[in-house]
Amino acid sequence: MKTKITELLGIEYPIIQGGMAWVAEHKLAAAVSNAGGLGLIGAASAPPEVVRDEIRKCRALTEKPFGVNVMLLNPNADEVAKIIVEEGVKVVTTGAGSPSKYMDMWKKAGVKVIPVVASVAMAKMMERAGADAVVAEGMESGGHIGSTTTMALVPQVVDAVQIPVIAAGGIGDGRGLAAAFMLGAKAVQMGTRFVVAEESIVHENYKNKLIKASDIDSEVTGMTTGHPVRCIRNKMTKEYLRLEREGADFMELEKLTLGSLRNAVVDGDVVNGTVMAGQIAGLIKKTQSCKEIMEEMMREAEETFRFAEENIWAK
Ligand code: TUI
Repeated sequence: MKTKITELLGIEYPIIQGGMAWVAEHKLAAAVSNAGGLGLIGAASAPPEVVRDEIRKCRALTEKPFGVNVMLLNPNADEVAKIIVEEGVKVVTTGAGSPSKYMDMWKKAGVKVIPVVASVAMAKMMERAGADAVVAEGMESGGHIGSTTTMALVPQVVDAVQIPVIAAGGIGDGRGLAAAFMLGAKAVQMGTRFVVAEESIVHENYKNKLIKASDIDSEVTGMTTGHPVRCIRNKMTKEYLRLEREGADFMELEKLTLGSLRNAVVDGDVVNGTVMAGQIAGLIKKTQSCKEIMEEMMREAEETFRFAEENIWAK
C-alpha cells in the first residue's frame, strides 16, 4: 500500500505504533517495524542514557525505520532531543506539548518530525513550524488526551493543513483503519492494541485487564488538574475521582499516581496502579504477534472497502 505517510517514512503499511510510556520499549518497536509498520520507542520520563541504549538495542533488532516519541512534559526532554540527533534517529513523534524549540535542530539533522496534536490550532502551528506530518489524536485514546473525538478532529485537521495527517484514538482494527482513510487520514497510530501484542513486555495482569475490558470501562482522571489521562477503571481511579469531586489539590492527587503507571506495567498492580488504555480496549480480545495484528488490519481494511464498493455504493 502507498500513501503519503508510507512514502514519507519508507514503511510498508500505514500503521504506526503509539509511543507509550513504559510500554514502547525496543522489543515492541522493533517488532512493529519488522512487521512493516513504524515502531516507536517511548522516551516518556526515562533517563536520557536509557533512551540512547533503547535506540541502540532497537537498531540491533531491525534494519527497518523506527522512531522515538518525546514526551514534552519530561524535564529531560532537551537531552532526549539531542540524543535523537546524535544517534541518527530518522523519525520523531512528540506528545503532551509543543516541540517548536527542537524543530530547527531536528530538521537540520534530517529527522522527520511528527507532533501529536489534539486540536486544529496546534496542527496549524506545527505545520508553520516545519512539521512533516501530524498525528491528530482524539479523546478516545489512552493516556494524556485532549477533548475532541477522533471522528470530529481528524477531518477538521485534514482541512486545516497541507501536510499528511495520521489518525489516532479509538482505532483497533481494519474497520478503524478504513474509516480513518475516509476521514482523510493517510495512516493511523495505534496504541492499545499493541499493548497486548506478544512482543509487548507489559505485565500479564495489565494485558488481561485490557482483554477483559468492555467499551465503558475507561475513566478520565485529572480533568481538574489540566492533565486528563484515560485509563481503565480500578481502585485507583475511583479514589482519584472521589478526591477530585471533593476538590482535592494537585499535590494530593499526584500522590495517588506517582509511579503508578510503572507499578501497573512492570509489577502488574492493576488495582492501585494506572492502567492507561483507550476506549477501543473493549474490541481487543486476544494477544497476537505484531505481524498478525498488522496483516489482519490490512486484510480487514481491504474487506471493508470491498464491502462498501459492492454493497453500499453498488449501482
Ligand atoms: O502524549 C500523549 N499521551 C500520553 S503522554 C503520557 S505520560 C503522562 N503520564 C501521566 C500524566 C501525564 C502524562 C501518557 N499519555 N498523547 C499525545 C497528546 N498530546 N495528546 C494530547 C496532546 C497535546 C496536548 C496539548 C499536544 C499538545 C498540547 O499543546 C498544549 C500546548 O503546549 O499548547
